[in-house]
Amino acid sequence: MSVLQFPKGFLWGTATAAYQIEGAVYEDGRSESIWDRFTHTPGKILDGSTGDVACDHYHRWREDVALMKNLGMQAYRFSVAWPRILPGGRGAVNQAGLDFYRRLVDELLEAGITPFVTLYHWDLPQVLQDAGGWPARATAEAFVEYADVVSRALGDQVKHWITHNEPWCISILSHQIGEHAPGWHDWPAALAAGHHVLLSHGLAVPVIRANSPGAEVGITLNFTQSVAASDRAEDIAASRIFDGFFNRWFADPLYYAAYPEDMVALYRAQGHLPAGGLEFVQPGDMAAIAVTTDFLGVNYYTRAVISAETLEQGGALPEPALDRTEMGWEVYPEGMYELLMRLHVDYHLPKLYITESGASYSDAPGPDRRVHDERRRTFLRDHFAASHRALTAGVPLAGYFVWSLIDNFEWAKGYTQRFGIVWVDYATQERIPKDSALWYQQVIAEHGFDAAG
Ligand code: IFM
Repeated sequence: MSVLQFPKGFLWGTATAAYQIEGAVYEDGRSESIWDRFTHTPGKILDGSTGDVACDHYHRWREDVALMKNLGMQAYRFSVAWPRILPGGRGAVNQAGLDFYRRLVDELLEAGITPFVTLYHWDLPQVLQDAGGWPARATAEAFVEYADVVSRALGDQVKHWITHNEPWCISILSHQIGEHAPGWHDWPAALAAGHHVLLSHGLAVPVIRANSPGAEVGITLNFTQSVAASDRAEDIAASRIFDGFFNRWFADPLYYAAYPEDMVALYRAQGHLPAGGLEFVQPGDMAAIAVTTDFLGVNYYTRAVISAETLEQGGALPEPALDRTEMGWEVYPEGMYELLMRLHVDYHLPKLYITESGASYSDAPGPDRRVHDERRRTFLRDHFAASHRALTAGVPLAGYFVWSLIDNFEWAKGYTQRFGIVWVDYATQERIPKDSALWYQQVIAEHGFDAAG
């Protein structure tokens, strides 16, 4: 037996996002979001599905909180849908939207579950997209208004706030790669979008603090460890570039108030930035972005093995990785340790939470009506163990949120991917805790687990 115990106060939870689970997109005054528009555009989503109904959480939230309570969850990270709160993007507040989240928060607290609220997990009101979206600076100002409304309404009870989820996805994946809404292929727009997302974070932090005394405020980035495929100088250089593209471009402004110089030079040379360079940066922006925060949220799923050739092809992973999830992502738990150590050393963070970590496997209920998702359980066990190693080495890791509580709408992949520790039957909306959930329940109860078990 090699039992790993976690420190007292370490928080265990799960995470979700509004558009992925709520459904009810036409109810109670919610307006159209960019994801409604995108999913209803033919050809954008692998299985042609939408988030119109998703997990029907908007109607089943009580049941979902009860589910978490039964599983012994200590914390729950969820996001607020901007179009429910400010249907016009800014201006008039939709009280019904606020009431929904107020009831959810009350129920969570009643169940002894600490709410972690993400303000933006990608469902921008379409009306703001029509006005320019994230590439337009005004969207950052609108976000601050939205953050003010939500934190004023919930700030007495919510004490953990995450401004944004995964700025890389909001900017590059959505505006350059075009896989996510709004589906653009435009480098300068993507970089401007990323800047405005970071800026809106920096401007919103003091507002949230003022509305929610004593709260912890942070941001969540998704990191992919970049590893050189060989010792060749060109592979090492390529992996440094991928790291700049994916990780440093977002973390450096937050903690060093500057975009990485090597990447600025590269993007200029490649014509990804306007001739004038960082034209979207106005005086004071970088200091605002580097506002002091209480924690960094870390989403970790996999690493990228980079060679000069694969970087040329857009950073694709070389084949074959032995073990992959159904997303095609390599299972690499050691990367969790390496990433946490790297962040600790490079950015001197006061506190970190793993705000997402999980795996997509499609194991379904068998004749016994149970879901034997041993691969997910092993995935979680090994990633928990890697996190424990980092903790032991001095990383101030304070909690872990498994992605995800329930199977849900996986963006451009629709319902073809199942990340939940709880199975969802989309026809009946039945929920069945998978074996991984039952194992996790035990980990939480014992605050530790057998790393070899
Ligand atoms: O489902 C997503 C989530 O919304 C953001 N992080 C990655 C998850 C899995 O792709």
